[in-house]
Order: sequence, then C-alpha cells, then structure tokens
Amino acid sequence: MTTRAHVIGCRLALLAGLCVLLGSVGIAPAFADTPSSGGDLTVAQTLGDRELTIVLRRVTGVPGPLRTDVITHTGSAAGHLALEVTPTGTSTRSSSLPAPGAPTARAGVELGTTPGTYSATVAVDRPGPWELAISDGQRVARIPFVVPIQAASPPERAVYGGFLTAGVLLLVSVVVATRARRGEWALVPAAGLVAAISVALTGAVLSASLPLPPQPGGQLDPTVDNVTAPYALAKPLVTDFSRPPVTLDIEGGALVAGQPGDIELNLTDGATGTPVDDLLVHDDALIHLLLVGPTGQLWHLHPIRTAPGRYQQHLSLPIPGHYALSAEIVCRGGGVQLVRAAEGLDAGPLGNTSGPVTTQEHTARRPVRLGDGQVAGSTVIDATPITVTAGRAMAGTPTTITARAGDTADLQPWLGMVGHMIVVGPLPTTGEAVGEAAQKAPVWAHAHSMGAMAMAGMGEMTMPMGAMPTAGMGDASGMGTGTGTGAGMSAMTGLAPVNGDSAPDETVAAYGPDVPFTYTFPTGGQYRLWIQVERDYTVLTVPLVLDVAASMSNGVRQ
Ligand SMILES: [Cu+2]
Repeated sequence: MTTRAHVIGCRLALLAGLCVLLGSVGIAPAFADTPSSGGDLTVAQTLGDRELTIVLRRVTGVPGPLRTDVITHTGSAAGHLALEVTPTGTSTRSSSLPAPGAPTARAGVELGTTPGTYSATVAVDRPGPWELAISDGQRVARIPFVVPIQAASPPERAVYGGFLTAGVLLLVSVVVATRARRGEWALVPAAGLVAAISVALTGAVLSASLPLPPQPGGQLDPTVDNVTAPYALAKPLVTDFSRPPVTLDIEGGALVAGQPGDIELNLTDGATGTPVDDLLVHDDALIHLLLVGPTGQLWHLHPIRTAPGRYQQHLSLPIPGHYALSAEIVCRGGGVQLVRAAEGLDAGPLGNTSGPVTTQEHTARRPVRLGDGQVAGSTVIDATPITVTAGRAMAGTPTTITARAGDTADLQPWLGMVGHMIVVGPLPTTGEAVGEAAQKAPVWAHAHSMGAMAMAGMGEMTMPMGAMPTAGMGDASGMGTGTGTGAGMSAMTGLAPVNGDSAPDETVAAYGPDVPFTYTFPTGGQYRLWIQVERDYTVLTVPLVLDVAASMSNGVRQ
C-alpha cells in the first residue's frame, strides 16, 4: 500500500466515523412538539356552585407556558381562583429538575360576573404526568394531564440518519474522485451513499405504515419515562389494556332540601378494591354525574377530583325526596361505563317546608309531552323558545327527536357536542316520585347530537393530551344505541378538528338551531328525556315525556 493510499484510507475511516457520529446526533429524540402529539384538554368541573369549563391549551414545548382558560357560565359568581401545577411522575433516570410532588408554578384567575373566558398562564418545565389544582378557597379540583413531547420513531430516525449519512458520503465521493490518483476509490463512498439512501427510503416507507406505540395517558399509565421515550418498550406489546369494572360508593352526610351539602364519590377497582385513578377525560369531563329529582328535574354535573379515586360534588337540592344517581366514566382502556349508585340519594325535609323552588324545578314540572299521536311540543326555557318534534316512537326502531332552540344558529358546543340527550325509563305513568322510579328504571342512556362528519374527528378532542388519534370514536356512540345525525351539516362540520388542531370550544356560538338526536328505545313505555344545549353561556335543559309504542313482532304485540 502506498503512503498516498494509506492517507486516503485513514481519511475515509475518519469520515465514516464522522458519519456515524452525525447520524447518532440526528437520531436523538426531538424535544419539540407538533400538533399531532397533543391537543387542548377540556375538562368540565362543578367547583362549588360554579359550573366551569377548564381548557388546558396545547403545550408546544418544554419548558414552556401552559395557557389555562376558565370558561364560566351564566350565574357564576365573580371571584378569585388559585391555579397550581405539580409534576406527579418520577423518572428512573436522573433529572436536574426539582423533585416531583411539589408545585412548580402558580397563577391566579380573577373571574368576572360576565360569563366567558378568563385565562392564566403557568409554566411547565418537563414532559410527563402533571396535576393542575384549581382552588376557589374552599375546594380544590385536581385535574391530571400529560405534557407530551414529540419523539422520533425508529423509522423516522432511519430517515434522518440515512439522509445525513448520504449527504456526507456524497461530499466524500466528490472529494475522493477529484483528489485521489485512482478514481476507483470514489466507488467506496458512493456505495455507502447508495446504502444510506436505501436505509432512508425504507424508513420513510415504513414510518407511514408502522402503528404508533401505546400512548401514555390514553392507553398506558403515564410515566415520565414512557412519555419521553414511548418507543423504548421494555415489555412486549400488549393490545388489551382493559381494566376491571369500577364500583361507585356515595358517602356524605344527610342532605337536607334547600340547604347546600357535599357528597363524596368513591371509585374503587372491581377486582382489587384499590382507588381508581385512571379515569380518562371523555366528552370533556372525568365524571358526568346525572341526578334525577322527585319531580323530574335533571342535574348534569361534573364532580371535582380531590384525590386519587375520590371525587366531590356540591349539591343544593331544592325539595325533599329521593334522587336517582348515575355516573358516566371511562377508565384507561376500558370504554365508557355507566355506573349507577344502587342506593341513590335522599334529601330530608327542612322542618315542614322546602327550600326556594328554582326556575329549573318549575320547568321540570312542566315537561313537553310527545308520543301517542303528539308529534310536536314547545316550551320556553330561560327566554329561549324551544320546539321539540319527534317521529313515531316505537321500540326497536330508531326514533329521531329534534329540538329547535331559538331561530338562529347561535348555540355553543357544550362538552364538545352541540346537544346532549339523557334518556331514563320506562317509568310508571302515574305518581310524582320520578327520582324513586328512575332509580329502578332499566334504561339510562346518553345520546349526542353532532354532525356525521364531525364524528370522525371528535375522538381527538375528547381525549387527553397525547392520546392515540386512532382511538377516536370510542365514546361517540356513548351507550351503544345513541348516535348523532347530520342535519344542519354545514354548521356542524365546524366541530371537526382540522389537521390535528383542537375543535372549537364553547366560545364559538355558531351551531343549531336544529339539534337532532336519534335513539332506539329498547322497550315500549313512558320515558323521561332531557335535551341539553348551550346558548349565551347558559345550559338549557328541556324536560320531555315521551310515550314509546311497543314494537310489533310477527304481528304479536310484545
Ligand atoms: Cu357531563
């Protein structure tokens, strides 16, 4: 070997080493965030007497700001809310950041008397699981959330590394071809160049088709390690993340009509008895609590999370009697569950009188009656004229019920949907004790109204940050039988998030006025329905009584 050739050999070895080095630099996980790795997280919380919608805006990089919007509704008192963020996950790797478990940033929000959005910004300094505490001075709601980062997948790393190496080798080939005495030497880096491009192209083809790893937060319990390196799986992939059912236990002192009181909801794992702390935000809440009162008044509330597996609900029940209660939840990997409290709630009388009877209570006593030949009915709720029409309601066939609220498209999406419909029944047609009867009713359902086109993207916004996009639709059909229909499509399509962006929140008043629901009643009988829409920051609850005819099967009335 000549000295010249030896020098070239050394130079090549050096450059190859450099390529490997640059390649490895290029494949380090990118700590930037992109829209696909997380959207806004919207969580409804009934904090004391205030029904709030908390929107945690997408975190676009760590360390960075977390913008928190607090949306208030009509009747919300003005006041101060204290916000505090705490990292909750520990890493097995050493970290230079302050230890988790202690708050790292605080902020305050001054709520005004006008309903709308009030904002604050807190800093988050690391990816992983976090908790946002919101305090009104008396109660603290603790909302878990995940700060994601964009991690490059192995095929993406192959693309970056391959093209980088190819670029360097191209340079080497040119240098060798022009400087070396024997031009054949240039074939060596050229061959490497072809190999590097092949690796990059293979990576590019694979990156589009390989499935995402299970997403921490949405499918796996989030830890700092699996959030920062989702592809570094120590364990083999599993496809079934399902969890045992949840037991709901209600605690709290005796409630008295007309007086405010709190109930505690205890969620325990049906298999181990341990607290359930893997509730996912679905339909913009951790728990949707439904309460049906003695005269047919519906409460749709969102208990605050006070500790793992523990939730608290502040109530002011207007009249004494029995209240039926159910909760809608989603456990990580478990799908939607409707948990009914076996006992319900009782509100005792206050001396010989009841508390002040609210407008909602008055409305509940005068439901719109449909079915049995009656196809339309109307009422006025909070100065909004409402007309409800229903096709012929028969058990076993889909029934479409359409509410028209006002006469212009000015409804706001509440909990990510244009409308909600709660169905309870069949109930006895006589008697006043609706709560008592609802307690024993076989059907409790929750149907949504949303555009068919909006449904495809709806999953994105109902999931927490970092949740897997392909998991959408999971709760779109709710209780299995409730589905949305697509009237007023042009207005409805706006609900679909575009390019991974988040869907419009409550501040967009552009939906309706027709809000259709389709539900298939499993059996005939008299049902209680409540349609809920939001207009002008007020949630309007329309009570209905619907007679559903029994189905005809083989000419025999069932
Ligand atoms: Cu809800």
